[in-house]
Amino acid sequence: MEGMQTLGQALGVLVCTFQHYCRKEGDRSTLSKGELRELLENELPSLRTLQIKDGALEELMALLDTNKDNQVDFEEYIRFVAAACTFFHDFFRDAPAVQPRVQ
Ligand SMILES: [Ca+2]
Repeated sequence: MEGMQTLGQALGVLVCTFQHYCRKEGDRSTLSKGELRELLENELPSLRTLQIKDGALEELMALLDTNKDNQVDFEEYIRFVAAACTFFHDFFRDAPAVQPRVQ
């Protein structure tokens, strides 16, 4: 898998990304809606090209927040990551298994 990051590095990024954003305001172990917005905007900028409509963040938040405490905890975040991985897996099923190089 030359040119790809290791799975361990990817796991580290998943954990560190959550920890970076969850500590910005309020409860330091969960993502508020504002923190979720910031995470998505900064870490998944390609979502912006999909022109997220008003209310889409609220819908996503409601979907992710399965225990209905208005926060996205680590388990809820990981379920979102798993769903995103499944989407990418299906989307790129027939593409060559080469990760684009990120500078
Ligand atoms: Ca929650």
